[in-house]
Amino acid sequence: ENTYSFADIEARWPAEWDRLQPFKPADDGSRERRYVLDMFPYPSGDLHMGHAEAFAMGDVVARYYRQQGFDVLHPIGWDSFGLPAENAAIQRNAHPSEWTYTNIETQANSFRRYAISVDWSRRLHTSDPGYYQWTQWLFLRFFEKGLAYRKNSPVNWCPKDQTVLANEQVVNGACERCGTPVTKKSLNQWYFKITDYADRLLDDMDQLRGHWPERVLAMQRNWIGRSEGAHVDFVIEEADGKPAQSVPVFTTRPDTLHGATFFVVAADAPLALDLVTEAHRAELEEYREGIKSLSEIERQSTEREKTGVFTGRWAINPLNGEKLPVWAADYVLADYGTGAIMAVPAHDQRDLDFAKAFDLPVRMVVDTGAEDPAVSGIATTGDGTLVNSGELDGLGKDEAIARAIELVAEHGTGEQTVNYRLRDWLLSRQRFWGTPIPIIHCATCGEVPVPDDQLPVTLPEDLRGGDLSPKGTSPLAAVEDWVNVPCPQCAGPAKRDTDTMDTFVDSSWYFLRFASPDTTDAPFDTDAVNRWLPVGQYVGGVEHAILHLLYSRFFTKVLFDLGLIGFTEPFSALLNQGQVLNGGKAMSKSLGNGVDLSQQLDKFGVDAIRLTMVFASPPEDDVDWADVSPSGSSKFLARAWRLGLDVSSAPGVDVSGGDRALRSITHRTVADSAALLQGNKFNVVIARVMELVNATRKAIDSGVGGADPAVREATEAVAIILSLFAPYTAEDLWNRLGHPASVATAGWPAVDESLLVQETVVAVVQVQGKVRDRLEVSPDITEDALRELALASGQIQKTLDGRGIRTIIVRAPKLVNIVPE
Ligand code: ANZ
Ligand code: ZN
Repeated sequence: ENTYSFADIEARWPAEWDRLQPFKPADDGSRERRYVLDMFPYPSGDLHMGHAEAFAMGDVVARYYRQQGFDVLHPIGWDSFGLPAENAAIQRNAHPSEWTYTNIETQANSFRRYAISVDWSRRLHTSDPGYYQWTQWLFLRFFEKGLAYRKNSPVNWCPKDQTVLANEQVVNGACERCGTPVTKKSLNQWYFKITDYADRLLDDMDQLRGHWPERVLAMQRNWIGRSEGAHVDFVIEEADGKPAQSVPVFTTRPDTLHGATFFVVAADAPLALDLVTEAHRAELEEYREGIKSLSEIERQSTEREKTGVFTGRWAINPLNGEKLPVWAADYVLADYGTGAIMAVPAHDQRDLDFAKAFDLPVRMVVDTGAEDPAVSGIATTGDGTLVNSGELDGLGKDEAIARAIELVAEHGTGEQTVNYRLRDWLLSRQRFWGTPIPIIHCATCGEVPVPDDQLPVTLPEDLRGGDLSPKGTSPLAAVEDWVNVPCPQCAGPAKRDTDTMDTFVDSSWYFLRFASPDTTDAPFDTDAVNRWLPVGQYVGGVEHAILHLLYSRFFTKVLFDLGLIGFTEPFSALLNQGQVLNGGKAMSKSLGNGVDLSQQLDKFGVDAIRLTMVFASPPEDDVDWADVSPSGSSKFLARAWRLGLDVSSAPGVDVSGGDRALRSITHRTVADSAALLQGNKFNVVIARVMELVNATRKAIDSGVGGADPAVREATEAVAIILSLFAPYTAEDLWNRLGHPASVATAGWPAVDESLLVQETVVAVVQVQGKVRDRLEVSPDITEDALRELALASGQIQKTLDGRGIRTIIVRAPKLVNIVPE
């Protein structure tokens, strides 16, 4: 009874939460709404340390807003389609749903034990027909708008897995999963026209600046890759019976037109085969065979020796009439710009490397003051004065760009243009365990949408094991009675599309479904969505910095344009939690440094693990499990809990006459914690609660005594703040203080401003002996708290710039001295 036992406390509270329902939003308009969301998990097995960290962070935010009086929506679901389930099914001669739903149940139980404060009644799974019906419905709306279309194009193909791979799944030219060299294959595939939204995806990032990590915004910007330049038409002279033809290039540097000394087309583009003369055809074909297995990254690598073949053709420079040899090479990409370039070796390193390899001329046209690239071997790209460029001579780079565009435009041989790196989203997968594409192919009518009232197109339930093994077409293609259906338009014989959707489609709208998960006549209830969204705080790993977030942003904009929702950005704020490492390295089977979450929970208890995760570092930083002390967390929690045994005043006692010194510490802690929580400095809040616990213990033991109302006030504040990090301990403490309801909805303690005025001292923080920051701290701050505060300082982090710490000397309350590595 009077000793802290995490196991006893854990056994008691889940049933209480089921009874009290403190995590269910009222959604009655009585309080301001706030939507807090963690990126939903993939059911790959039981929860791991990474989940434990991410969900601990998200839960701090949800629980904090609840204490602040918001009506909080904090849901959970599963991203439950995907290849691992299919592979498991092949191995076990089972249906993918068995593995999937078993794992979901396991994870759900672990999440309950982990006490994340979610509304379980909103739970969803993307592999449920009641969910993917609406993924299909949304696909059809995109299709009607011309935003979903099919085209034939070369895609990455893994010959072993017999499926298409996204560019991100090709690593060093090989399949990310099995290591087989990837080839290109021409396939008729479905795409979403995300490129139509490139400008809006860029421009709307203004709404996110300051609320999303800058590096995520930078990654998105880079992925969209807007570049301004010009299209310039070069006439390829007739040769060998082939007629003259005009071929445009995309260039960001039209000012360097006079420096073009050769012309290059992408070797794997159809254009190369069109242009090549008979004399050079065999050589080109052999070259094309050789480059099939290279990834874009390898092809563009500046490390690799440049290769290519001459096509036998010549291009005429529209500005000066010069004849340039036309080459075909793999460093020019078929699907970027126009697939053809004018090569300016003096000012583009790739072109210079190619010129060196094939002994082509180099002509400097922008004098930057640096050594002539022909001599140095280093292309110059900076500003300078135009030379060797006819009427452009003497101009600066930007003026020359503008003037060159004018000149080609006057001649009708070019125009200003914007080019994007972003490609349309390839969404077809030749896999079973995904959302079937709701299209029927009819020889007479073409691509016919499945009528809305016939959705969902469900997956067959009787496929197992070997039925799912890769065959180069989707396993669905072999299920005759599923594939063959009458055409919805002409009733003639027709076939269902047998591909399934990329699982990123499923996850591009799940955050909307949570607002009204039981809606059966639409993907979501528009009013409910507009009440709850945008998501106020999204929490997840930086591995999703590009695709998931970009696709979700794209979906949101399309749904806005369709009039289905009233906002254009889905996630107002984003927090990327760090990784959990062990011994400074990511946990992995091959390193054998994995830490099993459930063993940690059994040994130290849920609260100690949660507290350790959050206390270890600011949420964005990695946590090295080798450096933390769950047993230290455990001891602290016991100490906090024992305060409850010594509080002898009654709940609701008048605190105004209580010990002023302790009250002042309590109120400062509460006020500062709120500010720190707003800034995501969760770890510092824990340091502050530790101080408050110490101060309260000291007050009890040193004559103020447990009957003083200030001791109750302090202990209640401890329970409320701790409820964000260690919910079981906090509930039990709150209960022992005589409160029957859940501490989760106790409300954040009111701060009495008059108690905040206090003596502070200035602590100086030095890095390598130089003063880098000054912190106002309480004169009785502990060494631990001061260390945490110093390390959390923005100034200090900037100064450390990612370096580790060799030594840190703390002399509370005056000085911290840090020596970096
Ligand atoms: C001539 C030139 C001169 C270029 C110069 C650069 C510097 P970003 O900024 O990434 O858009 N380029 C165009 N299409 C290409 C393709 N399909 N594959 C490989 N390279 C391609 O890059 C635009 C520049 O990349 C273009 O400008 C073109 O080279 C090259 F001093 O044109 B430039
Ligand atoms: Zn038909």
